[in-house]
Amino acid sequence: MHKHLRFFLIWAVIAAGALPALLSGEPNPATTPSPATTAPSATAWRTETAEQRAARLLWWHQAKFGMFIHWGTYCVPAGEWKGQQIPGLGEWIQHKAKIPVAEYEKFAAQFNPTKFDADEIVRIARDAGMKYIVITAKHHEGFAMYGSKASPYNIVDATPYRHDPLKDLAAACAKNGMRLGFYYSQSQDWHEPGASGNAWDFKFSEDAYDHYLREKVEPQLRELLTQYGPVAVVWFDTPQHMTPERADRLRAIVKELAPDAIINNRAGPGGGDYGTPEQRIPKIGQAGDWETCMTLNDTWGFKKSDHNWKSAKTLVQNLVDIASKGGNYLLNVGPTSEGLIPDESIARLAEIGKWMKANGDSIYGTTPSALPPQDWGRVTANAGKTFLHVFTPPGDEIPVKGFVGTPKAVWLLKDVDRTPLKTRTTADGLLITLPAASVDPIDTVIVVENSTD
Ligand code: FHN
Repeated sequence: MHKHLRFFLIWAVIAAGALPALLSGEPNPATTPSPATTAPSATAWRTETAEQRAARLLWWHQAKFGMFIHWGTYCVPAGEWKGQQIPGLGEWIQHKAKIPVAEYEKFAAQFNPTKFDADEIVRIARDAGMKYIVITAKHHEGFAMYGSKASPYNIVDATPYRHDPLKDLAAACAKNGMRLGFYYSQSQDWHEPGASGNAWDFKFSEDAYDHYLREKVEPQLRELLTQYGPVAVVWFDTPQHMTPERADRLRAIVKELAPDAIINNRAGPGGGDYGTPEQRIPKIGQAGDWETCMTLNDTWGFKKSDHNWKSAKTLVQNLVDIASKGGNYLLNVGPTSEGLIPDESIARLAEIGKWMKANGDSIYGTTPSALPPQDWGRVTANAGKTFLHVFTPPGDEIPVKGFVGTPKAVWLLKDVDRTPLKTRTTADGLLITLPAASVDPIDTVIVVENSTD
């Protein structure tokens, strides 16, 4: 291919906003011809029946909402290097600033998160209405956030903290009925000569890469799957250089050691249990099971200069939008070098929790409704009930397009007395009177017990 044409094609792809998706391993919607190809491919690497798969994913479909935790030595520089603010994601600082391994390793010696409190983190997640936690066991920087015997570059051996926070987190999750999963960057590892991603210190070779997979990745995967209790999710990421064989080897290890674990679609070719749209909510949902992962501000790993926090209203409406389309929401926190979740994150998660406490039944275990899209908000459904999520009331009557028949009952979900709301049926469907005093500025949830007709 002519070098100019190749140059043009590369920039055309980047211009199409494909870069994050190319990096992540999630098919890019801009270049993926149809929804069918964005769904996880057939789980050929699993020999289970549809019923067995449904049983394995049942808790995940019920849960709908989880906490992502991006934590590594990148929280020490927190976006700053040699006095300069480094643009982009906080956890990518080594790559963005092309920091040599010998320099970057020094952050480990400064990492002493003595304020880390696993019980408090699980409480924050639980009170927000989250049902599972996925934490970075090893991100692209290559640093293991647990006591790994496979590499001395880990939080127990290489920091003054000398303690395994993932042991604490696993215990706190077990104590509180919170499911725990691990994020693992299987391909990018900027600390290792044989891994992918660090072209400023090393030269990539397939042989060295296979050695890295066998000597670090596979042993660490085994450590995580056997030493931290039941692992609910394995969240692989950016599967560069992963061939079907290499990906199958990792998936086979998961299947062997944690047969009930759910694997995302980023192990490499051959897909996984679910799709992972990142920082976006599919317009009409997407085929198969999927989970949108998203930051509370703009970075996954802590960055002291990133104050672009999403409002609780946006975050709740995102959760509702995702649930109305059949997806899960994995919302991220990036703890500091002291081990604390930023106050701004805690405040938003507490507000989400307040809404979830009154309205969680309209999210957990729900499925998309058969009703057509409604102008004023979203709709979810569960067990003979339709939940109308009114974001912007058009007036004191809410028109429910496409509703057929007469509802058995209609009330505000947060109203424990289930005081009936006034309704009347029209040719277009149903009209529900919503008293102005009952409107929730974030999302007013009306329950319609389905019609008897
Ligand atoms: O490169 C990573 C990034 O740092 C972050 O972990 C996200 C989270 O889904 N995944 C990759 C980018 O797609």
